[in-house]
Amino acid sequence: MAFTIESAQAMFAGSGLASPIPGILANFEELSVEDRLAVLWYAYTETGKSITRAALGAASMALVEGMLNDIKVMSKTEQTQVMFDLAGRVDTPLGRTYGYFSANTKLGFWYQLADWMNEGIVAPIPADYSGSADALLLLEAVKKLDGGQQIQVLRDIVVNMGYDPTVSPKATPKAEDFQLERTEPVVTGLTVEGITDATPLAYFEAMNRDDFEAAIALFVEDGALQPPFQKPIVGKEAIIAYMRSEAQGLNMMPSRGITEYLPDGSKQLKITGKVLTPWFGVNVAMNIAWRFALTAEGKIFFVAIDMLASPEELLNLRPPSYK
Ligand code: 45D
Repeated sequence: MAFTIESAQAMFAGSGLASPIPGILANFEELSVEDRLAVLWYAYTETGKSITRAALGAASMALVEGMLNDIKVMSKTEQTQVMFDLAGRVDTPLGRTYGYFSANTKLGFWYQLADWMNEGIVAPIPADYSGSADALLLLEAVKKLDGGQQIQVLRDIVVNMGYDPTVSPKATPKAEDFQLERTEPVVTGLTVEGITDATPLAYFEAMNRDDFEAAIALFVEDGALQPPFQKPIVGKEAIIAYMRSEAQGLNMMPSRGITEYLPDGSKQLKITGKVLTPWFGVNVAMNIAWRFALTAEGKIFFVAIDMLASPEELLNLRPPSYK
């Protein structure tokens, strides 16, 4: 076997620009909790308008309903405290419950709160608070991101709120977990310029049908999937659990790719294209690269999903030295 996870992670290294997102997330951590909420609220009001109602209408809120109803009957001061505690990752019963939620459930929770803030049912993020100089600088950096990058930042921050005492990966999501429904028709008959390999095409088509069994069948037993800005998820079981919880309703539109052949018959492919999340539908198209390491048998040993730093990278697949 030619690949290790480490060598696969380094495939096509240097072929893209460094993403501004990790730096923005690190700077966010340095802010006071008050600043964090102010920055987030601003970023959300900018991007949140484009959330598609269709996806949310179909989403199940069963898991968060109890928590939301508790918050609804609190005084405004208590409500503000809950939000501060979540943003500050304080160890409270509510923070622990939140910590166990899937990413989509956490997003659904905040989405409902935002609605209630607009209706005056829940205390708004202090409107009279203007933010520190550092918060304003960060906000400027967030404004410069493209739409796909902005929603990635929002999502990452929402996912890391609350209190999570576990170090191990989350258990398989339950049926009552917050599920989103596809807002755009399934993409079929994909063609990817420069790619004839059956495996990645079968991967995209399976993912676009939410057929995670078919997608996982393309992996080797100890295969790995690395989501944007995360560590690899290793092993079929962990990957399919992750897909069920995070990849529901995504629309993947790969457009072009390149293949590098290795002496032992294995291959590495880089494919770029756009991905739509059911949260935003066609309102936000994320610029994405997939880097596949395929075994000589055509199985997926590793796939990394990268959020591109600029749309130019959709076309520039190789490092500058190759051109
Ligand atoms: O008051 O091939 C705040 C994989 C606080 C699978 C708030 C993938 C203040 C394999 C929080 C601001 C999944 C890896 C309120 C591909 C406050 C694969 C509310 C990639 C009210 C391609 C904030 C998929 C709210 C990708 C409600 C890249 C914020 C998917 C809501 C990316 C934010 C999906 C939302 C993304 C963000 C979704 C809904 C980035 C959604 C982002």
